Amino acid sequence: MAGMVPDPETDMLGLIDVQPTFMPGGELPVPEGDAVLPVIARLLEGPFRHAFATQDWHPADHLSFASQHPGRAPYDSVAMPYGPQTLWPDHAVQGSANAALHPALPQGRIEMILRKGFRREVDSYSAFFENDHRTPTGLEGWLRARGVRRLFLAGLATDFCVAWSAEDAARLGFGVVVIEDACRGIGLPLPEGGTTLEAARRRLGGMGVAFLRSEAIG
Ligand code: VGL
Ligand code: ZN
Repeated sequence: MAGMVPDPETDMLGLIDVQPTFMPGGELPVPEGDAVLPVIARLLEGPFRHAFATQDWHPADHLSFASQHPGRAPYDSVAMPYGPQTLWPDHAVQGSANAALHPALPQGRIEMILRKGFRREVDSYSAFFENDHRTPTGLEGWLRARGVRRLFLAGLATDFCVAWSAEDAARLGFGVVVIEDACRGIGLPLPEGGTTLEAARRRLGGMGVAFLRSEAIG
């Protein structure tokens, strides 16, 4: 089955935080996080000619780390000047081996690597804006200068960095497709019921973000 074929001029694969820190054995393991690796490898060596990748890239004293908030535990929420912030185990520390792009990724077609979350005071889930929703990362300008009109997103975690990137991309006017089997989520329980994974899916669906399985791309 051939499936849809990406247009090399206007379609790009965006790899979000494919780093060992988010995989089993890492500091903030996403369940089955490593299962995205063979799926992404196929997409990078076959259907997509052009890709970019992000790296979560935190200083060791980053304020998204629960360790920086005495009395708080990972997955608690705290109020930051820019709004509520979930606290995490220390992860993706700049320069650490687990913060590198995963060595199983074929990097030939990864043409840009964007690091985010490097300011101690502001987290950055999205590849486009920091969590204050105002500070740009520069990715939008790079994509527009390259003539990209549609993004296919893959990586970790579906309900955080992938979802926030997809939302910002859609808001900026890009077509957005989330390749569902090339992503894995964290799935934190929400106070109002349900999980962050269910909520992200609903939010993205409502914004016109499409979900596709990788088999449909070839
Ligand atoms: C992420 C939590 C904290 C992600 C990054 O890549 O989804 N999640 N930092
Ligand atoms: Zn992070």
